Amino acid sequence: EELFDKLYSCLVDLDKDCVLDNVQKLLEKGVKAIDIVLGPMSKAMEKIGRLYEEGEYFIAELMEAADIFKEAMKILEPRLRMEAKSMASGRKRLKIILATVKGDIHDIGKTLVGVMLQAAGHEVIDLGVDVDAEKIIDAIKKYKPQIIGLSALLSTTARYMRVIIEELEKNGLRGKVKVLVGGAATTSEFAEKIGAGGWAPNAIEAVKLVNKIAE
Ligand code: B1M
Repeated sequence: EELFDKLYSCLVDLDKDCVLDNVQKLLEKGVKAIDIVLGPMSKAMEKIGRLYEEGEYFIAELMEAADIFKEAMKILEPRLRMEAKSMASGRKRLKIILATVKGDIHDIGKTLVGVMLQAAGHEVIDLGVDVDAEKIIDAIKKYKPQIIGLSALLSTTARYMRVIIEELEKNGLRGKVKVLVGGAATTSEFAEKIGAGGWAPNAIEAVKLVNKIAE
């Protein structure tokens, strides 16, 4: 508990050495990597976002926070992969295309979802950030995935998810792939409203959702 609080404050304060040190300590204590990432680290990122909104932090601080998060992920990723393996047993392997939608360059959450899905035994094709409908349609034709997972962190870009679904429809692909959405700018209500096939609040739930589809 104390180490969780410490890690949270270190990240909010953008103290990289302190973050890496505490991540290491938590892992040594046997704390699961996923609990570290979805707990104090994600909460700290939300707090940093609020500090930005309040004018306490600026873009430079958001960028630094993202850099520190990614550094910590280098330590955490092997453990995350091991942990996610236990979510794999006996299920069909699905092919999933992931993308952060057009106008949006936030990639930490999407990448994390990709790491977990892959470790859970699925095939992940990550198209990166700022991805438009055309690129997604081309990728669907090329890779023939069962699922596409879209991420949006901005309320302005979440709207583009609807455009993607409409474009799938126009191209006769709507029935061929399941569209799952996620990211801080989305909710389950929103997902339902735009006609998405599912929504996940975090990386663990995203794996569960995909596994359910695989059953
Ligand atoms: Co940005 N930013 N940002 N930012 N940023 C937010 C999102 C914001 C909420 C901060 C705030 O004001 N409170 C706010 C959006 C407000 C809104 O629209 N509602 C915001 C803003 C305004 C902006 C800019 C517009 C600022 C500006 O330039 N004026 C700008 C936009 C740039 C652009 O995209 N065009 C911008 C830029 C940036 C940086 C580039 C500096 C940096 C991102 C760096 C990077 O990703 N490489 C950044 C950061 C770091 C953040 C915050 C602080 C942290 C995001 C993060 O990485 N979280 C963020 C605050 C917040 O989210 N509350 C903020 C950690 C990550 C693990 O969580 O991404 O939510 P998350 O992913 C989770 C789940 O959401 C889910 O699983 C993940 C893991 O559990 N999930 C999925 C995500 N995708 C999924 C897909 C799925 C399923 C689940 O598919 C099936």
